[in-house]
Amino acid sequence: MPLHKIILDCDPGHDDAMAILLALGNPNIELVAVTTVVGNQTLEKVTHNARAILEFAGAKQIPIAAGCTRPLVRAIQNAAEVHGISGLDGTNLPEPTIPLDKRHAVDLIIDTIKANPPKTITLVPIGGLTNIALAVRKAPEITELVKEVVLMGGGYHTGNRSAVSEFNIAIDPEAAHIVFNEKWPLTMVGLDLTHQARPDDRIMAEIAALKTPISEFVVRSLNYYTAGYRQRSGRSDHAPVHDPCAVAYLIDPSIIDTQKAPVNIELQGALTTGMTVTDFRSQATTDCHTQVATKLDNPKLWAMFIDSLKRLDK
Ligand code: PIR
Ligand code: CA
Repeated sequence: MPLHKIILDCDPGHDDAMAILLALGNPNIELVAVTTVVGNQTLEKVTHNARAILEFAGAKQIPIAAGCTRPLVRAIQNAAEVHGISGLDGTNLPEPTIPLDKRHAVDLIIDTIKANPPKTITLVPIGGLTNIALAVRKAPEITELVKEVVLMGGGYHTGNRSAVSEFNIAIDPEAAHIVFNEKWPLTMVGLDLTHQARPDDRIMAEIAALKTPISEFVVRSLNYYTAGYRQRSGRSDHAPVHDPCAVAYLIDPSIIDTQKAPVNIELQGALTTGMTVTDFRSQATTDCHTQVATKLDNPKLWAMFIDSLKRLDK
């Protein structure tokens, strides 16, 4: 398996926290920078959470920078009903002490890409796309310099913010429009895929049995997240854990099937704003720089996640 140097742009968020831990614990991922963006909660709260997670996991040296406080055009919307007032409700991480990088996230993203050889940095956005859109507008040359973009967001058959729109795209569809229309190779790990990413009681027991501070944090996070999900949905299974799927695709692409298809973002639908309109007609795939994730090997995802937790060994 190759080594992937990634920039994780996030809005933690319980599932963002799981994505950070998966990346930190896996030997095929080098987390070269973490950037934060308004989304699940305010920029201030998600940045605090990202610092707390990194420090708790022993990753004090990774540069972390705060980004955009609001979407490009639209008013702020958060996901407090899912992640709570803090963005990480149900958990109790120690107050972070690690410093924030002085730069704006957009500049940390651009600088990191330029400080590395061409096509060696992968962007992994797991929140709204505001920072990434601004980065590519400020420094258009990064389109050619990044290796690829693997993002959690969207969905070709389903939504969670509305019938057809997913939260990360819906909160800043104009930013998504910019990011999906740049000609970098882009993989959309959307809800069609992430709704398959669910632990079960046996997996939760396996995580709990690690009995490390990290595993306790994971159990608290996922228990809070699933309890709210069950209440809102009336379902009895575990909540889908979206964000680690984007990282998992890089670690081992064989656990996720993909299909090439052009994707565009609806910006002015009466009912469909924020929809990732995906064209599966075969003639549309020539010269296509985007692909969508379709099928997940869920047991392998959790085996990979538990492996990361063990390696973090805290
Ligand atoms: C938003 C999220 C998760 C669940 C709901 N209902 C709303 C956040 C996650 O952090 C993930 O990145 C994405 N947005 C899933 O829509
Ligand atoms: Ca997220």
